[in-house]
Amino acid sequence: AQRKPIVAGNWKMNGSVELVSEIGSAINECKNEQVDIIIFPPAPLLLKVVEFGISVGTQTVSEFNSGAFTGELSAELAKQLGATHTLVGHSERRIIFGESNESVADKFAKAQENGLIPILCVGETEQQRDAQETEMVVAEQINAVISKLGIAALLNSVLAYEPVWAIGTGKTATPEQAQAVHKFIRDMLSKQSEHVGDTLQILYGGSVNDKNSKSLFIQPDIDGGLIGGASLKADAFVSICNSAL
Ligand code: G2H
Repeated sequence: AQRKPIVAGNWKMNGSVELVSEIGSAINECKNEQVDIIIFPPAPLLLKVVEFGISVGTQTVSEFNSGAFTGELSAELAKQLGATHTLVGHSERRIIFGESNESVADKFAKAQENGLIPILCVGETEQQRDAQETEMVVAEQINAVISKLGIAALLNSVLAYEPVWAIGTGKTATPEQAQAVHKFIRDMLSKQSEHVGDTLQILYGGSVNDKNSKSLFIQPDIDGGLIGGASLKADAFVSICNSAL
């Protein structure tokens, strides 16, 4: 299937109002129908990104609707502000903030209920890779969503494979290593639904930069990237976006 590439910039807890202007203008110059570019800034900057007419998402959402959850981020309000997507289950959320496969599945559901497209992030730690547990870990992370919502829920979502050992470390998975896991995921899904396996966009994330993006994006089962550090530099991010064409 022809899957449209996505290049997503995950700013994490970085950036500023000025950076939105800088990167927003750069993106608007290079924008192209053939690649979907989405920025995930810190939530207070959502509206600023919307002003540039660029697709925007949140880095997480609450699994609850509303109420006494101080500090949490509502999917409904994010949608009202113009968000189209949200990350769920980024490894920093799982590891630092203790999100389980189950709570990630709840967040995925809440995002879809409110019209946000969830980007489900999965990936193994270095220890798990060394113990040959990569496929098992990734399958469990994805199956938590499927068992809660059914395979069809994945039709309206995106997946991001991000090996934890490659995140912010400068150690990128080789294109072959990444492709192997992407293919594993696609084959696993195809067994349950050929249509999901064919159409689901699976992004690679983990130390993607303007030097290595092309070699990753040309892999047959890699449909773009989730970019952290390099999404904070206008030049690098623009050339990563162009390399997905
Ligand atoms: C992984 C990635 C973006 P970086 O977190 O989600 O970050 O590109 O800095 O490794």
